[in-house]
Amino acid sequence: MKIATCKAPVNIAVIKYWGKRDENLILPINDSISATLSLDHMCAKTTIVSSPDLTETRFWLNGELQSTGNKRFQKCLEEIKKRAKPDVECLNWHLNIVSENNFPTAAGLASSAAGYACLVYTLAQIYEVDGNISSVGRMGSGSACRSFFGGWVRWLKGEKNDGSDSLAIQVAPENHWPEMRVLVLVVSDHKKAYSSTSGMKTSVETSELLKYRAENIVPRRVEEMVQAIQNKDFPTFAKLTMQDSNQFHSSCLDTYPPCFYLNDTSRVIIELIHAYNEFREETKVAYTFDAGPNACLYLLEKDVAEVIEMINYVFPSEPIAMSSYFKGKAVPYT
Ligand code: 2P0
Repeated sequence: MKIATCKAPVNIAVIKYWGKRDENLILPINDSISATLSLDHMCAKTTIVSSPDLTETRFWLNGELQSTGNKRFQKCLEEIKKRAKPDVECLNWHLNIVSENNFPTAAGLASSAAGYACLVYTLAQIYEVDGNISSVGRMGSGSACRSFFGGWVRWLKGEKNDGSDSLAIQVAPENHWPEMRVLVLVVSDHKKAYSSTSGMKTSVETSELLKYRAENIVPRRVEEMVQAIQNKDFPTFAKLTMQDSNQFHSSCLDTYPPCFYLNDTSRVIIELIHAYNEFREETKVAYTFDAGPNACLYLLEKDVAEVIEMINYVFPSEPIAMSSYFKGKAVPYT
């Protein structure tokens, strides 16, 4: 029998992935950049048992039995097994997989990113696979490839049609910008109305803005973002982050029929952050929103206390402010 348990954190994009050029291999239309959060707050945990005594492969997610016929699950399993050495004894044994997230699943909080990164990383322990396996995680969920590394991570869209060069690389390590913090403001933990997968498919089919963004804006913006991160230039980093979030949501609105991910509370948060930065006469906080109304705020450690106080004052009951840190990546669980 073989057994492995691993944890993987979520990542929060500052240059967004939205749109695939290949639905089957999950190849994106543009590069994206994210920071990987710490394992303390929001992460997935997966245990896999492999044994010659098991008669079928079963997979539980948050306590519920899942269909192992799921195409993405099958693809990840198949790809990891392809990379295993042929003499690994458990290659033909069945698996029991138990996975859980310690934060709302499918509420636009990168649950599939942490979930698939964790699944693939744990499978890699079972089948003794090394190397950059982020491209295997990508086949489970695009954004998952960025959770294989800590710190600042860039997912290269790649040029090849087989996806072999569409993988994640580290832009800067976990300890590069130790003052950086992320606050996650949970506006709603309800399941989102439109999944990212179907939303971005419709966007690719209908939004001219998305096409323009992918071809003409993101290539330049990604380079500017890498520079800002490497120089620890917070005002530039923050402006690019907010502009990219806003442009991603504009592309969602330009989709036909449109996808609305932000709600009234999200919009109040956007106005509040701009008002705060103006009041302080310095860009101190950046917001970014994924495919849901929850806000992620990037800011420096010295400003955390004041910003939390402001958020709690404006929203006395909700949203809940949760502080998170970096230093995460997929790791064996001890
Ligand atoms: C991102 N999001 O870069 C962007 C920003 C949501 C908004 O990656 O179809 O769940 O599984 O590849 O990875 C969400 O997309 O979609 C996402 P699939 P995924 O973080």
